[in-house]
Amino acid sequence: MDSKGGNQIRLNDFDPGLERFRAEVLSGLRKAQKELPSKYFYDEKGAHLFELICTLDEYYIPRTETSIMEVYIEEMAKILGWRVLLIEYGCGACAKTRILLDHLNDLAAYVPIDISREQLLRVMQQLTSDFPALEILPVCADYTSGFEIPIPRQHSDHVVVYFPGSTIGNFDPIPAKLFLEHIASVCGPGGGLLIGMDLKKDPNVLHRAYNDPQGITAAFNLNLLERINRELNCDFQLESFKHYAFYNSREGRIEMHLVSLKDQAVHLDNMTIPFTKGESIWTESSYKYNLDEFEQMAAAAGFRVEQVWTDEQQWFSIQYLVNAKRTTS
Ligand code: AVJ
Repeated sequence: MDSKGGNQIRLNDFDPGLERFRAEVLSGLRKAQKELPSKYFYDEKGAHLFELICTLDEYYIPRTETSIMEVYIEEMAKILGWRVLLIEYGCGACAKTRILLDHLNDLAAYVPIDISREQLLRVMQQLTSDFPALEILPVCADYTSGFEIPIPRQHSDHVVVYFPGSTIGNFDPIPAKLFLEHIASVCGPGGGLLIGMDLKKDPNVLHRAYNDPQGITAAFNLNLLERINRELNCDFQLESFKHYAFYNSREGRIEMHLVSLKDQAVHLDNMTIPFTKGESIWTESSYKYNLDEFEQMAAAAGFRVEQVWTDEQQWFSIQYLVNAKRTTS
């Protein structure tokens, strides 16, 4: 591990790097149903496009989640307890985190983890000046692979992992359960997980959220090919691929694809990757659960659902899950 970064920000850097990116892209494009991992959306431009998505009327998630936070923050702060070590998976622009940081009592330290280095540095610069008394220990990592949690100066009573935005929806069900298991072990007994989870709803609402008329989601999706071209020296013709997103109700997920508009070939390293007209690259899944389904998955991962907060329309939920091995106090 090396630490770098400007001014007072010390970044704990576990960036998996270009070789891993290359390997994952190659193996994804070799599959019968071609695919690319959605975690690679978030280069500097992608992180910016995602922030734009978050301002769209059609993309109801951030505004709904924020409104739930605002209504129930006192209750959340109480249930999360005192002297928390707060670890956030995929902090992005930290908009919702600020609500937590404003209300948690006697926070021990804050450990934001994100794969987008430039954004992480920029956001932490600002957060450090807004919360001067708080120890902030940023980690640049792909949190689905290896990293270490830095040790804070102050003693903490328990760990709370914060995983907002329904990012859990990007995982297929089995990896999602494994990832929750991993989080349960990070929390330890006495710890908990505050998670934002999108709920099943009218597919028309879902469809609009991932097919905005301004084409920002399309640009976000296509930016992945632009990034691959730039960083891996590849030759995708961006105008020959088109954003395609739909709700797969049988699987309970939004699927985002990039569809090839013609027969063509793309070159990466020594490989030629053929595309037929209409063939797609699957770039993202965004699973939607109902409360029962999610509770079952959480239980299988070693969590007990302590509290669920939702909005009036029941479009989104924030849940506090506690490590089921917790000793009663
Ligand atoms: C940040 C993963 C929760 O799946 O809704 C937004 C990403 N993709 N529009 C989601 C996304 C297309 C978003 N997550």
